[in-house]
Amino acid sequence: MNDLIVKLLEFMKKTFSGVQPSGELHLGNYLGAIKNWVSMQDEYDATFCIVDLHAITVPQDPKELRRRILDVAKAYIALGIDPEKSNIFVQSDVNAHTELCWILNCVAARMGDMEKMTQFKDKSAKGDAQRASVGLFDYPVLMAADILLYDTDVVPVGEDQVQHVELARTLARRFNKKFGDTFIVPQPELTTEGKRIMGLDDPTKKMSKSAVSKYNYITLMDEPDVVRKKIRKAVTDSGSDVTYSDERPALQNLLNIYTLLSKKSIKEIELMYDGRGFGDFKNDLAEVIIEFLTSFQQRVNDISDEEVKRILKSGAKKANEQATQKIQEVKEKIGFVM
Ligand code: AQP
Repeated sequence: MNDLIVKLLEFMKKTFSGVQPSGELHLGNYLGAIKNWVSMQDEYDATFCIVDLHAITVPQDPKELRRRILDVAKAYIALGIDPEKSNIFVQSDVNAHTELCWILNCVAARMGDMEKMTQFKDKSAKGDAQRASVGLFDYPVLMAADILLYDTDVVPVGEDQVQHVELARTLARRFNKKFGDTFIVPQPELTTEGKRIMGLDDPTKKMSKSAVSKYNYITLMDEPDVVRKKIRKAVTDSGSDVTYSDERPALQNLLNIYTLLSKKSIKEIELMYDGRGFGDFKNDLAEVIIEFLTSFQQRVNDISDEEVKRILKSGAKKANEQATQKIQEVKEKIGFVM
């Protein structure tokens, strides 16, 4: 990066976000979060992380996890995150994340805050809640540490993560009040139609990597025939006309995916299928998705492991430089001998 770019970055607002390498990325991850990151990277000093420490809050196979970390990094790049503009790194390469998490656990987070977190309730309810990891309970504090370490102004996330960004705001304010101005209080930023892409098998729950049925999601690596089958099987509401309405959440979800991937407005799509019914609509939607995925998959295949490892290594170096400054300031303020 030349000196002029470094100078410009000093004046730009900062954005930070991440995805867990906890499974194959799906359309919800892209349309709810990463698509927004791509458009933000020109306006912001942007940092995008692969949050592997978050992924281990639920059991992971080490070999698969290692593979997926590289796959998520490749996906970021293939979806349009430009490593020349945005810093991309792996969370566990920067020790300050876990250090700040512990400090926030002790001096800012309270049990009352944590007990309100709905994602913990949802995820622990999927198995035996008593056997859920302590890390899963503490996940939102680690996420606050991720965000606060980089003086983040704006956090682009899907709706499911807004409560966690709110917690980061609370912890920043609480710490600042007690120890003096240290952290920027970050803002969440949501896309509109993509903020909550719902499961194809159940439009009342979000599309999720860890869903029990593979008919819940479309992964970014799904083959054309798999996409066709999943869209064919996607639940639809009663009636046969293709119209957008809150009363028809399944169709609304499919229309949101269609508009976001095709750049056609909802109105245009409704007109296209006026009097034609769900069959044609679903067939065409499947082809819109396949077209997007095919070119994405080609770009992924063009990125080698070596190239992505080199990008992550230089990303970790830059992130470590920024995070070390902040964690030292924090340690000094809370009374550690520096
Ligand atoms: N269905 C969704 N609609 C819109 N946005 C979504 N995001 C996830 N699912 C949807 C957004 O994607 C970003 C990365 O999410 P994550 O992988 O870190 O964790 P998550 O939110 O817990 O996603 P999953 O797919 O549900 O993963 P698992 O099943 O492993 O927990 C976030 O900005 C998120 O809002």
